[in-house]
Amino acid sequence: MIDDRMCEAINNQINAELLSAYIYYSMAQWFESQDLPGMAQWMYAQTQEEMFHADRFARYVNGRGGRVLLQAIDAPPTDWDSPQAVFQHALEHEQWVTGNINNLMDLAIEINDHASKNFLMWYVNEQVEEEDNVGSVLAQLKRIGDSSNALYMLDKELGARSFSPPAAEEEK
Ligand code: OFO
Repeated sequence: MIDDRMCEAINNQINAELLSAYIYYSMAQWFESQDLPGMAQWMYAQTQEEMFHADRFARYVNGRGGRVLLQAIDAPPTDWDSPQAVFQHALEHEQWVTGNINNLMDLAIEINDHASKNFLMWYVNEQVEEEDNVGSVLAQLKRIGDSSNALYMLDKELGARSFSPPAAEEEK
């Protein structure tokens, strides 16, 4: 049976993951409005990944006899000044999520919840990847500056991204 404090903290994190999905979906809509379909596709894939993160948490809570209670999701921002501003926001958001995951891990350690420690380790590793992925797009956007040709090429490249859930073994 999952500890009440851990159950509540994960419920809050499910909300944060759904908020992440909502923010990235909003970013996808902004890219659509700017005729940058590749960056929109990148954000659609990111949205699906966040839904997967939320679902993985919910299944864990249910598997340990806890109760998932969904909460209201804050409205996402809808407007940004540039593609670079969008990815800068995404990076700051991921850094905030990393802080949340670290707090969950601190709680698991504090209450000696070994099962949650093991489960959360996947998210600790995932956040390294999340920050790296967003950070590398941001670095490319900074490098290309005002070149519309280079922006077009990058948009094409980012459009190749798709999301597929990790295989069960990799996920553990
Ligand atoms: Fe982007 O990692 Fe979940 O929220």
